[in-house]
Amino acid sequence: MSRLNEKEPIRNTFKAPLYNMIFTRYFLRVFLIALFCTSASVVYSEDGYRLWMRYDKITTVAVAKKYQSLATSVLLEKESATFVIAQKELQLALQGLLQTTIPVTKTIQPGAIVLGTASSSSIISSLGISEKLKALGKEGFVIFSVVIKNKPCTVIAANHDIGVLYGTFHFIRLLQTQQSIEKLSVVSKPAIGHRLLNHWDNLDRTVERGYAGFSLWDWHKLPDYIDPRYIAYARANASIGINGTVLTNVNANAQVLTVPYLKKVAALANVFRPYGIKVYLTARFSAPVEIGGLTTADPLDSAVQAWWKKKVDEIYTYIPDFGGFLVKANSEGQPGPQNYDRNHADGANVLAKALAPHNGIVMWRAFVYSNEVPEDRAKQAYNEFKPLDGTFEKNVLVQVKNGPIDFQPREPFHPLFGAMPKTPLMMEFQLTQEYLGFATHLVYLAPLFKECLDADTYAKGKGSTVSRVIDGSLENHTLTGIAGVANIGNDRNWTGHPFAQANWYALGRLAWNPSLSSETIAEEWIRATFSNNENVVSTLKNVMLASREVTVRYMTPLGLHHIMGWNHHYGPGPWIKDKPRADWTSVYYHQADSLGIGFNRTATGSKALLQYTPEVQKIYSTPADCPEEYLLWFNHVGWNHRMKSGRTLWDELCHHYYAGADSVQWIQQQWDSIHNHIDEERYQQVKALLAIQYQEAIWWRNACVLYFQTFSKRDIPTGLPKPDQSLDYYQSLEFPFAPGIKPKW
Ligand code: BDP
Repeated sequence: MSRLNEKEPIRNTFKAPLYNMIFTRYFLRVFLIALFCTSASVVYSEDGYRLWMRYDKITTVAVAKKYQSLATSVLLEKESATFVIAQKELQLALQGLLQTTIPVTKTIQPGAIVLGTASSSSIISSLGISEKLKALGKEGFVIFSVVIKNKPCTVIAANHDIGVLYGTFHFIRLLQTQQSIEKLSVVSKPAIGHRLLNHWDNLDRTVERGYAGFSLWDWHKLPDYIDPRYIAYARANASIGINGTVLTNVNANAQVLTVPYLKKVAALANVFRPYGIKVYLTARFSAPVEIGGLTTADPLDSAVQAWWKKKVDEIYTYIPDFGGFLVKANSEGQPGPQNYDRNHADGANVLAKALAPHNGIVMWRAFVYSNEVPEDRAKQAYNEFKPLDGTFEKNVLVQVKNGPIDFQPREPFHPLFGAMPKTPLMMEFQLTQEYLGFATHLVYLAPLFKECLDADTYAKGKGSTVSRVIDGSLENHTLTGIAGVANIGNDRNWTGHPFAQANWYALGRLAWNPSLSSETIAEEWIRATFSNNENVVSTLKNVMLASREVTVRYMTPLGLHHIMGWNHHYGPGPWIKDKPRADWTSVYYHQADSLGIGFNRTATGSKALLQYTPEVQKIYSTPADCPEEYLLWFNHVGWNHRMKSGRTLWDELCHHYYAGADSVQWIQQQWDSIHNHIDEERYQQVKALLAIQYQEAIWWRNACVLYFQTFSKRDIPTGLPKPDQSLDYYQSLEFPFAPGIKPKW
């Protein structure tokens, strides 16, 4: 079943066996005639499977007409696996958007779309664009309108086949968003080299922090059965420029490096290759012991080094273009070089040396902290990694989460950005909404990503943005990368919440071009995924752009963080304390007491702020100056502190919680207002999810306000309704069904 584009008619539940054959046949005939007569209005189920690649008919006649004259045929002189994918995609898109079957030709017709590289196409090589192409690298492309032999054409050209596929998807995006394709002159190449999804998928197909079903990778049926979904996945990624996928969880299982698994991984790599996607695996640091029979995994031990080299050579016999390893070491119980008194660079380098002859890379995670270290958790990664700057092999990227704690609804940028000039740093964002309402809350994450990418580190003066650290331009690094922890599972709509698809989409688009605005990306996605109707576009754009801030308000306003439920991270849990690790409790982070609330990370507190440049320190160092959205991240502030609004901190905190929850109602109203323009299936699904989101927003609000009130000893400001349940009630709730909970039975 199931190509990305297939349309599935809603099934008729009529039960034939209940009727005798004649009666059934009669009915069937009548039904078929009726269906035939109304075929123009056949209803298709809109279950979200097609993502942003729906290619439904353009109903604006003038636009469709224009496109019809400018996109009449595909001209492909030479075939390759990737070119054929591009050609078929274009035909599929035009078939859907214009309801026209366009031919593939080798001669120029008016309105031809010419696909190829200078070496695959005599036409393209004769256009004198070699200078233009030179600057585009392996993945860039040009799209331009040109007259060839008196015939107006559109050329999509690149240096390599994959650039042509990316250009084709760009061209299709222009059609989907109904932009002009006359006088085109597009030049585009990715800002960042490695644009990856990180799947936290376990080999038993559960997904760590996954809220959209089980893993896509069907290890049982691989390598012989290629689920069409793998192809659909590759198409979707290629359409947004994602060029790599780490298949397995960072909390790794060494088994994936054994031959039976490698054969399965190779089958996936074969599917993904023509779409420009490389596969990567997570490497468990103790693999030499667990699957290699050695007694140590010490990276300086020659037998260990030889084992990794042999293992890597073996991997490449199965997957000749294997991308490399992602490693979580000495973090949250994972083994690592420190088990042998070695440092992270020692650990990364043993893998890097094994991979280097094959052009593979290591992505070594900086997400490390230990509750045995008597130090603010926010400081620990910097303390460990900064001294190692310059000691990593050339094919190592240090992968850093966007913020110093852990994917919270809002965090300042990680202090390592800008602090390790000699080491290429890779960005790790989280698409799966571990801390943002799972797959039940509508939260568009591009504004969160942008906030980090656009933040100024001042590492080399003004304008040293995080984005320039990771695109390599700040320190002239050519090895560059960005990853998103995937929110994809085997749910029919891929991501659980229909709007969570936008976060996958946004990651790809920003990885290609970090300077795109959240608004532009939202608009593209809405037009391709829902509708080009201007009312729909502007309504949904407003909702999406506001949604992250709304969530911050009802969960963790004013710089609060890490106050969610214990372990499963579901719902509020600001009261969490007395657990085996202090740095996994909430009281560690909010530090509320009778005087005030917040974590003093300034020079008078944990000094975490001093890990940033002086310019950045200046922004956050006093409660009076600190931007209010980070106030309680960096400062412990008195309950009576006067906020910019004129309210006290306590009143402001309450107002934020209430405004956040109220705003979900606003989102509900907005969604209802475009009901007529949305297919019923997705309309109802989102509506139901918004109702849950609203309940949960109220839950967050009430639980947090009541809990913090036990410290502030102040009333909830007049005008705001009192919570209808007690704090005891909220604290007594248990969640045996929360995703990730291991059932007790
Ligand atoms: C935390 C998750 C945990 C991950 C860890 C990581 O709760 O499941 O294993 O991050 O990134 O956010 O390694």
